[in-house]
Amino acid sequence: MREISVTDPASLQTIRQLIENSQHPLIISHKNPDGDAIGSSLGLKFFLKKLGKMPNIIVPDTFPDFLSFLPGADTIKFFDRQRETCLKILAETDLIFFLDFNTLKRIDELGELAGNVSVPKVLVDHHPFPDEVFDYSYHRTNVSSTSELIFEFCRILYPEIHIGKHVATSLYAGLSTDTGTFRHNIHEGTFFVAGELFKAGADHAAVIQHIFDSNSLNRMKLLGYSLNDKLTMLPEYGTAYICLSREELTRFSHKKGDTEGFVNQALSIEGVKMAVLLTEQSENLTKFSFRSKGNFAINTFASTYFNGGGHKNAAGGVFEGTVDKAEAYLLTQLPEVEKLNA
Ligand SMILES: [Mn+2]
Repeated sequence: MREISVTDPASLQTIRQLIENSQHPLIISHKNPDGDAIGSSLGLKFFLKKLGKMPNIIVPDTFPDFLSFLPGADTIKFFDRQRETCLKILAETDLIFFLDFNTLKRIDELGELAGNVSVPKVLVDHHPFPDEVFDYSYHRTNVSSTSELIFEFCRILYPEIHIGKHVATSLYAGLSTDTGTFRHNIHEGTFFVAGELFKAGADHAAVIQHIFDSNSLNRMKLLGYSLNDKLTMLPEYGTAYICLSREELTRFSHKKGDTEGFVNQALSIEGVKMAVLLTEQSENLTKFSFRSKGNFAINTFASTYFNGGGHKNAAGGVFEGTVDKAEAYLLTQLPEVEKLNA
């Protein structure tokens, strides 16, 4: 795997050449794509179109409704329900970009298929510990988001090209969501890039309105219920957690993305340094979202005990079993998070 870097001009020339030679670049992002996955993918797609390419985007499955306002969102292909189309795209592509994740295992069969296509593979990502299967990588963890990296990537490769409104709005959506509207994951370059995107015409008002101020009534009721009836405080661990069973999610006509941000509400309580949201997906699977404040890290806890991982202050994991069993397991492991942070 070769690092793409401004300090290595030959690497930039190589990537420019790869893009130059490509007619059908393909962009692939992760399962349960979030604002950064979709924003960075669309941003890169519009940029590649400016270069005269015919890019495609494939994601393993669908994204939350609140992202569908993004320009070009309706052109994204879903591997789980448009398999034939995706196979055709994979067969004709000549260059693949992998965005906002860094291990092919995370996208199951799509990862296997993409891994076996013999075309150059470029990783652009901000999560720690990338796989070595990619040919080239533009990778740093000290940035807010993959969208921030895509901005830099386009800027250093093609400083002469104006990114334009569509690229800017897409990347701005990724920056805003991965930082919780500039609350966490902030780094030195984040505000610079946000400023540049704003200058290039990013539609701040649309991003805020569609992503942050577009709650369905059901979602708000589920949030109210979660905070009022389902929040458990454990002051001895500085921890607050919320458990939601499938029955409860169904009762509030839960849609994908509805519980997004609930864990941050729990984290915002005074004295809480770690918050956890448990959502039951099936009898055999409960999903965990972890958040923490400041120097209190939760990614190692998530990877060690919950088969997951992520960033220092935001991580995810899974448990094979019902939400009740997952809760019991969490309670037995909580002392470990203290030890990891001691
Ligand atoms: Mn991201």
